Amino acid sequence: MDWGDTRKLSARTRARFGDRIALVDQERRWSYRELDERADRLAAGLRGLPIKRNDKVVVQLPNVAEFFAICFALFRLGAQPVLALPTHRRSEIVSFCEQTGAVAYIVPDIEGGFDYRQLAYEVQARCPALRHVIVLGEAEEFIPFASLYAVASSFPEPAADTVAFFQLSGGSTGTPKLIPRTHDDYLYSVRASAELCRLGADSVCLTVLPVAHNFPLSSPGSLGILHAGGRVVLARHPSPDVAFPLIEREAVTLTALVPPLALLWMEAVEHRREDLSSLRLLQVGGAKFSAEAAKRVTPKLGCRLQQVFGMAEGLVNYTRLDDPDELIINTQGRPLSADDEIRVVDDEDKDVPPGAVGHLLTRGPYTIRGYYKTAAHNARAFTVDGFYRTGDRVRLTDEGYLIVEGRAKDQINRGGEKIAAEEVENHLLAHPDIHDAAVVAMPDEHLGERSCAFLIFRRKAVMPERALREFLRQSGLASYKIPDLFQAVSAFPLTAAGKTSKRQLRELAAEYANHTASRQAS
Ligand code: AMP
Ligand code: DBH
Repeated sequence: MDWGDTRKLSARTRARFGDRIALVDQERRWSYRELDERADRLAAGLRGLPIKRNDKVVVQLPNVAEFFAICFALFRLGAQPVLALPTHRRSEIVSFCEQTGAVAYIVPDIEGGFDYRQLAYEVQARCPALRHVIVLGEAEEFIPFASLYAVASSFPEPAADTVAFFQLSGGSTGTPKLIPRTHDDYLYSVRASAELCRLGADSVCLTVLPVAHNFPLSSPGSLGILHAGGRVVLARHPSPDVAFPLIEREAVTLTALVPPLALLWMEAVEHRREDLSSLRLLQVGGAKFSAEAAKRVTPKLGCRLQQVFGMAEGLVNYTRLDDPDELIINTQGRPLSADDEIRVVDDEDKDVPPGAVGHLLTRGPYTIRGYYKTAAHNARAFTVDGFYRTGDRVRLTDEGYLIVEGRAKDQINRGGEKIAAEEVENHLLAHPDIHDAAVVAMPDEHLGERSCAFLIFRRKAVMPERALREFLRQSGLASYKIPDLFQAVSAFPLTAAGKTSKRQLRELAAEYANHTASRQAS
C-alpha cells in the first residue's frame, strides 16, 4: 500500500487519489481533490477568525462530509479538535470547553430533531473563552459554516509528534476525560489497522456509528479508508432502513457495528430484500459480542466477522481475517501491533498465571501515557512505568488472544455507549431531595447492559421516575446516561469495609431486570 511519505493526519491525498470519490454523503459525492481543496479553504477561513495553532475547537457534527473537511482544516492549522459525540449535551460540552479553554464550537443547526443552536447558546453563556460558534446549516446569529470557505493559502504545518486532537474516554469518574492523540501515534494505528484489514482503493466502508468515535474513525475506520484511497459512505442513521439500501447502492465492502446493532441487522435481513452480497467484513466491537451471536454473522449476513476490542486511549485488538472460526467467534482478538505490551495482573499488580482472569494493563506505540491535565487521576489510571489500567478484566488464550470477562471500572457499557457511574451519581446528588445515589449496570438482552440508579431520599418524599428523568435532562446530561431504572431504597448494602457494595446492588438490579423480563414475557 502506498502511504506516501506523510506522517500527519492532515495528509494531502489529492496527488495520490485525485478524482476518485472519497466521501459519499446522501446525494453528495466528494472526490479526494474536492475534500482536499475544501480543507485548505476552510483552514484559511478558520485562520481569519482567527483560530490559531494550539487553539482547541469542540467539533460536534453528525455523519456528514464536512466533518472530515473541518477536521483536516484544523489539523493543517495546528488547532486541535475535541471530538464530541452528537448525543452529548450541555453538561459534557461545558466540561470539554472548561477543561480545554476551547475558543470555538462547531455544530449542525438541527439534527435528529434536536436544535444544536439552542445548546450552543447555553454553552456560550457558561464558557466565556468560547468566542466563535460555527453552525453547519441555518446559522441564526452564529457564524455560517459555509462562510469559512476562503481563498486557500499555505502556512507551516505542525510537527507530527504534536497533539492532533482529543478523543473522549467513556471514563469512570465524575468528569469526562480528554485523550490527547498525536498525529504520528494515531496515524500509526490507522495504517497498521488498514493493513491488517487489507484495505485498498477498492474498499468501501459504511460509517453508521458516530463518525467521531474512535472505532469507526480509526479501527481502521474512515481514516483508514481515506489513507488507502477507498470510499467512505456516511449513514445518518444505523437502522437497516437507512443502511441496507446504502450497502446495495454503493457496493459497501465493510462496516463497523456495536453488538446491539449487529443483532438488529441479523434480524432485519430475514425480511428485507436489499442485496448485501458486496459486504465482505463486518466488524463488531465497543462491547462484548456473545459467541452465540458471533456464530450467526456469517450464515445470516454472508460475510466474515471481525471482533474488535479497542479503546480511545489507544490499544486495539482484532481477530485476524484468516483466523480459524473458533478464534473469531470466541475471542476479542489480539493486539494490533507487535509492540503493544499486555499484562494481565491481580489486585496487587502481580502477573496472574497463564490463562487466568485478571486486570488488563497495556503500554505501546499508540497508547497514551496520560489524560489531558488530570495529574491526580493519571496517577491512578497508569502504573508508575506507564502502563494504562484499562479497567477491563480479561484472560489470555494459549494463542495469545484476549477474552473480555468483565470490568473492574465503575462504568456501565450500554451497548457500546459508556457511562461513568460517578458522573451520573454526582448529577443525582445535586438534587436537594436525594441523600445518596449509586448507579450500576443491569443485564439486558439487547443492549448487554442498561443502567439502574439506587436512591436514598431525604425525608419521605420519593420522587416519581418522570421527575427524576426530567431533573437529569435539565441538568444537561446526555440522554444515554439517564438511568433506565430508578429504585428507591432505605439504605445501601455495605462491604466488609463499610463501603457501598456495588456488587450487591448489581445483583439486586439483575433481579429487577429478570423480574421485568419475565413480567413482559407473560
Ligand atoms: P473507551 O475507553 O471509552 O474508549 O472505551 C473502551 C472500552 O470499551 C474498553 O476498555 C472496554 O471496556 C470496552 N470495549 C470495547 N470493545 C470491546 C469488546 N469488543 N468487547 C468488550 N468490551 C469492549
Ligand atoms: O469502544 C471503543 O472505544 C472501541 C472499540 C473498538 C475503540 O475505541 C476502538 C475499537 O478503536
